[in-house]
Amino acid sequence: MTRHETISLQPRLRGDYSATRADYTLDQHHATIPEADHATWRTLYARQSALLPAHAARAYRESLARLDVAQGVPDFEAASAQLRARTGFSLVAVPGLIPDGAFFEHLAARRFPVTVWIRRPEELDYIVEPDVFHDFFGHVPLLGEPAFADFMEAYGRLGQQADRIDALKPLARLYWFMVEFGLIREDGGLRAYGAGILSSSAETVWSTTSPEPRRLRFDITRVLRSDYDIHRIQPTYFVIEDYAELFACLHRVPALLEQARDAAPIPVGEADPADIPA
Ligand code: HBI
Ligand code: FE
Repeated sequence: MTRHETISLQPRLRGDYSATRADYTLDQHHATIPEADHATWRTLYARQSALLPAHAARAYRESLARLDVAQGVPDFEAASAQLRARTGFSLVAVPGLIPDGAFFEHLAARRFPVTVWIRRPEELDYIVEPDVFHDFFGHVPLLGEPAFADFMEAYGRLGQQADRIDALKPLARLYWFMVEFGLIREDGGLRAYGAGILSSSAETVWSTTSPEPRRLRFDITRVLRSDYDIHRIQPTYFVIEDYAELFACLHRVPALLEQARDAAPIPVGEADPADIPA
């Protein structure tokens, strides 16, 4: 999204964009968060964390435990201090979705934008825009895993390049499938590490246990050509063996982006002859 698009989107976005700095960040004011918001966080945290031992990736679980954020909406400064020591990543507070350019710039500088507001109690099961539970509980723990942190910084740099060749759409597929909905094979089983999965109780179980979705070996060419639908539970997941795989393929992305930009995408949920089942 360009700055213009975000401004035109703003009336529909929930966050307060009026007080943001030029880089779309604002102050979290952790001390003034209402107790009701902390209670919503605790409810979401308790429900999701019950599913983690059986369904979440080890690196995610260990990092979430280190962050120690079960008691309420986390203090971004405290979490940043811990993350910085491990991978150099820090968190910046934002009002919600920000333009692609600003988002990529933060990632390239090892800063992860985290939304400051939390969903209302009646929205526990599903929200359209990412809130602090999706962004923090879903995305932040894996920023403490060095190989994944390297990938996220490199993704930010690629985003800046993709913007210049009008290839944001294919690049967004890499983020969607591997950052939001990625699975990893561990000890012979399937584990979720994607933020979109781990911040959704239904998808955490479905993605790792249902026989219905197609689960494919991660292949960067296939991912960049695969269309997706943000409004439905995923019909296709991609599985990695380790996080280093994500970074290792990035040198091929600039050339693949132009091909993916100009080719017909593989429709949502469809198979492709080159598919390798996970
Ligand atoms: N902004 N705050 C925020 N969080 C995101 O995850 C995000 C964004 N802007 C754009 C965006 N994601 C996607 O377009 C990525 O594919 C870049
Ligand atoms: Fe997300």
